[in-house]
Amino acid sequence: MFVAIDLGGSSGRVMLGEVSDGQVSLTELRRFATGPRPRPGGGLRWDVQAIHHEVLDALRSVSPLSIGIDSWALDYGLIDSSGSLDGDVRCYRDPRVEGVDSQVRALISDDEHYRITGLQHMPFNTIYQLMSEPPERLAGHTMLMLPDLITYWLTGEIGAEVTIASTTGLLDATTRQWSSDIVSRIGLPSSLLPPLRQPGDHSGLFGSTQVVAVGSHDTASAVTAVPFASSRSAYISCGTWSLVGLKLDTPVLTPAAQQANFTNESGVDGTVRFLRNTMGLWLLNESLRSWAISLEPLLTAAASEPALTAVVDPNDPLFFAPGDMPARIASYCTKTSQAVPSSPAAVVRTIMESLALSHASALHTAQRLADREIDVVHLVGGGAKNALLCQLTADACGIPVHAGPVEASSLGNILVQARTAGFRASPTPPFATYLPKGSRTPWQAAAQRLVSG
Ligand code: LRH
Repeated sequence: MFVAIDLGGSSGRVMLGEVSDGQVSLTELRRFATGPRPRPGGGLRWDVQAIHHEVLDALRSVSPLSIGIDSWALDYGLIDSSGSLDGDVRCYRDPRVEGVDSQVRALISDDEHYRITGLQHMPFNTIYQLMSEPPERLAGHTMLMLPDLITYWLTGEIGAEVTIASTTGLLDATTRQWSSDIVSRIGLPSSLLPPLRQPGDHSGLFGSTQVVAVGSHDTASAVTAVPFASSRSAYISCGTWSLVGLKLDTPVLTPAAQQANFTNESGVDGTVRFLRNTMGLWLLNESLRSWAISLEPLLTAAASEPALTAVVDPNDPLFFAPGDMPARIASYCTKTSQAVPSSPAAVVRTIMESLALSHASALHTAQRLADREIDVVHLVGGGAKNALLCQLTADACGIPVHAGPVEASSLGNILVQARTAGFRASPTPPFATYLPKGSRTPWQAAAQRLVSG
C-alpha cells in the first residue's frame, strides 16, 4: 500500500493506494481544508503548519511501502541557516507581487525569459514572488516549494523536485536544470536553489518509510493519470484551475506560443506539459462560499437555465482575489453589456459556460501551436464529477469529453510510487463520455462577445 499526500488549493487529501491487476484503487484516509488565509500583517498565506499537522496525524495510522507528495505550484517556504521555516508561505493570490514583473523585465526581457523557461507569464509566478522579497530574506536561505517543504519536514532532506521547479520561472525548459543565467541576471543568491530531484528518486526516510519524489506538481501527477486514448488526445485537469493542453516530447518555445501565453512545464518521464493555465472551479467555489449553499441542486437548476445569456472571461484579474464572486460576475456582465444573471442557478450557468468556452479556446490554440489534430479530450480532476461542465465542454469544443479519473493527482502520485517499487500499473479508464451536442455557432458568437466586450 502507498500513501499520496495531495494538496490542492481548496482541500488536501491523504489517500491510500493499493495496486491489484495493474490498476490502482484509492481510499481516502483524510481530507482537510487548505484555502488561503488572511495574514495578520496583510496579504494571504497558507497555514502550512496545519497542513503538516494533518499529514503527520494521518500517517500515524498507516505503514505504507512509500509516501509521495504533490501540491499546487508557485508557492514556497524559505529555510534559514538553522533549518527552520522563516516567515509565512505566502499565497500566489497575495497582492504583494503587483508591478514586480516589470522590474524583472528590466533585467531580462519577456522574450528571452520565455525562450529559456517556456513558462507562461503570470504576474504571480515564483520568480516574481521571490523578487518581491526584501533581499535579506533571501540571503543565506534555501527556497523549498511546498511539496519539497513537506518532504523536508518528514525526512530532513533538502531537494527540489523538477516538475514543480519548472513552474518557478528559474528552470531551463530544454535542459531541465536551474538556469544559472537567469538566476545571476536577476541577482538571486545561487545558494537559494537546492539540487534537483526527478520523479522516482528516493527523497529520504520518514521513520523507516521511503518518501519518493513523484510528479510533485499536482498537474504533473494529474497528467500522469490521464488514460490517453491516442496521440490525438488532449487533457483538461480541472480543479481550482483548469490546465488545458497536450503531453509533448519537446517544448514549444516559439513566439506564437509565447504570445498565446502557453506554458511548457516539465512532466514525468521527460515529457512536457504544453498547456494554458486558466481559472477553473475557483469561480464556482468562491460563489458557493458567499451563498453558503450546496452545489448539487444548483447544478440541476443551472442545467435548465437558458443557454449563453451571459459569459465572462474567467481569467479576468477581477476574479483573482478571494471574496464576493457573484457580485464581481454581475459587474463584469454590466461592463460588457450582457444580462446580469439574476439567481444563483443563473450565475452557475454563466460560470459553467464561461469555463467551457475558456476550455475550448485553449484547446483550439494548443492544437494550432503544436500542429496536432485533436479528436478527444480527457477531463480529469474534481471537474470530472460535474456532468454539466463536462457536457458544456464537449459542446463548446465540438469533440467528445472522456471524464475521469476524479482523483487524478492522487492517482498519478501513486502510479509513480508503484512503478518505483517495481509494480506495473496503468491509469484508470474514464467513467463517462460526453458527446458534443448542438451547433458550435452560438459558442463562437459568445466568444466574440468576450473579445469585443
Ligand atoms: C493547479 C496548479 C496550477 C498552478 C496553480 C497555482 O493546482 O498547480 O498548475 O499554476 O495551481
